[in-house]
Amino acid sequence: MFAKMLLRVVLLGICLGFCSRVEGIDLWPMPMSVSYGKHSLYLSKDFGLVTEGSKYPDGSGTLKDAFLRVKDVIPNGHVLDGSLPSSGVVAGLHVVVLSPNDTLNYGIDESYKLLVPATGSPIYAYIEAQTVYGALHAMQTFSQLCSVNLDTRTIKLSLAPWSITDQPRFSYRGLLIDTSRHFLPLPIIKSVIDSMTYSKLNVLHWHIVDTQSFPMEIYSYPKLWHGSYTSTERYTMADALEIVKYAQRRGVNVLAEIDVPGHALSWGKGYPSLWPSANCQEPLDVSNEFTFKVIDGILSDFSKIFEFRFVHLGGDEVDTSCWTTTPHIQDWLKKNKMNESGAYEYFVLRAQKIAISHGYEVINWEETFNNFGKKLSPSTIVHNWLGGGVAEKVTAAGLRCIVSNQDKWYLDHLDATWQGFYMNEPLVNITKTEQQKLVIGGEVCMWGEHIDASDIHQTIWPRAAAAAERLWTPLEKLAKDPKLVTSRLARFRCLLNQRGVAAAPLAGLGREVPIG
Ligand code: CP6
Repeated sequence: MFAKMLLRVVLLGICLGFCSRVEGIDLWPMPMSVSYGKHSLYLSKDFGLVTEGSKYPDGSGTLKDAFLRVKDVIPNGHVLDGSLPSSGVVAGLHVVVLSPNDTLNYGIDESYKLLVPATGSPIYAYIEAQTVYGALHAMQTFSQLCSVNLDTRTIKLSLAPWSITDQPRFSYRGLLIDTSRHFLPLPIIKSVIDSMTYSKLNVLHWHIVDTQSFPMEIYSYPKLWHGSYTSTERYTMADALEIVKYAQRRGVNVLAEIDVPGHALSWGKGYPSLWPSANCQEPLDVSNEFTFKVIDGILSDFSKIFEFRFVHLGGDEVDTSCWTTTPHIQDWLKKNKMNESGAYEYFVLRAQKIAISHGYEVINWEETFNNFGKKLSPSTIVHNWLGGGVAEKVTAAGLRCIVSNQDKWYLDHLDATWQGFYMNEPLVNITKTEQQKLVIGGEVCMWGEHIDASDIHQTIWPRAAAAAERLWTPLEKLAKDPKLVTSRLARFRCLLNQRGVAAAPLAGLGREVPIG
């Protein structure tokens, strides 16, 4: 008992200590290359954005809004009326974006340079990026250089001059949210998107529907959302578009998932003929042409809203026993000379073709590869979730892979530690360069059975940030031992708190594994 209390006091002390900046590089995730000096600078009271020489017209206001948001998160909840020195004042941020185009998608250039000179009259911090989204990352980095100094009542930027060159190690850096097991209100989804930008994650994987509920409006099949928990716990298609636009303005892609043919019981609430029978309700009826019409309708509607290059079609945990025990499906299997695993393959491949006809490349959970990998569309991305090892096989077969092994990167596993998240290396055992290139990134998964709006942030953060550094920072700059990043991650965690994100303490005090 006493030992436990002592531990709490010590941990609390450590945490409080960590909230203040210490000397040295204090950035999360660590950039590719950083150099710094020893001058202290202060931000001007009318610190502004300058875009002279930029080729990006910012007609959408993406850059301007991002600048205002960053200004907003530089901790400024205090009256900063301190007088500024006569030199060493940063007048503003000069951003030069080289590409005029702000179409966001997979594989865009996210690199940037950030220079903060120590001298000049006036001093401007300088950002150069190929795309506006690289500039957004640069602004996030810049915001982490600044801190409130309440001795002088100013915003201080220590250790200038800074010279930072940065780009992501992986193009796909995802976080899964699940709105079927618990409905997540729109403002919560938006706050999750905001929180992702602080650690440079760039894909929100929206596991929209599952067995428990179908919360999304689908124009083509308007009874599908009869499968929602209540008539309130629903997203209109306009809501979905709002989420996509909100995310895009922040450099975050939205990956929509419909998980078929398993995990789809709720679809039949509105259209019972999608069930094999009234008392055997999943997977979706493989023998019914209507099933594929509905999938086509959903993906057709999706293609007008979800502009990401990929759509996720699930395909995991398919229990085919309803197919083999339902008379009309038994007949259909016999007529088509298929057994249940053939029917599973037929279903997944047909759903893939539908998605491709709507302009998507398909992501499927790894069981599809494990069962009939050679038959998958060559543009398939295989999403790992079972243990490690599959990325090796997927990339050897020439397919792309996303890593999310459940023993390391499942946020719903409350006993999984941030150290485990940090040390999960997506390229483990993959030595050939051609194979390494096929691992497009990784994703941490916040399944929704045991969390909702009340605790999603404290369950995601700070562990997702540990994975975010693994996905952003070059391998040679990552710590070999998580102990070496504890204090830096603890300070980033405090930064999240300052920004209104309910990130949990690193030691996870107060989190308990749910009973049952
Ligand atoms: N839902 C769906 C889930 C899971 C998967 N798919 C899942 C399985 C095991 C664990 C956590 C989540 N809840 N549709 C697997 C991809 Cl431990």
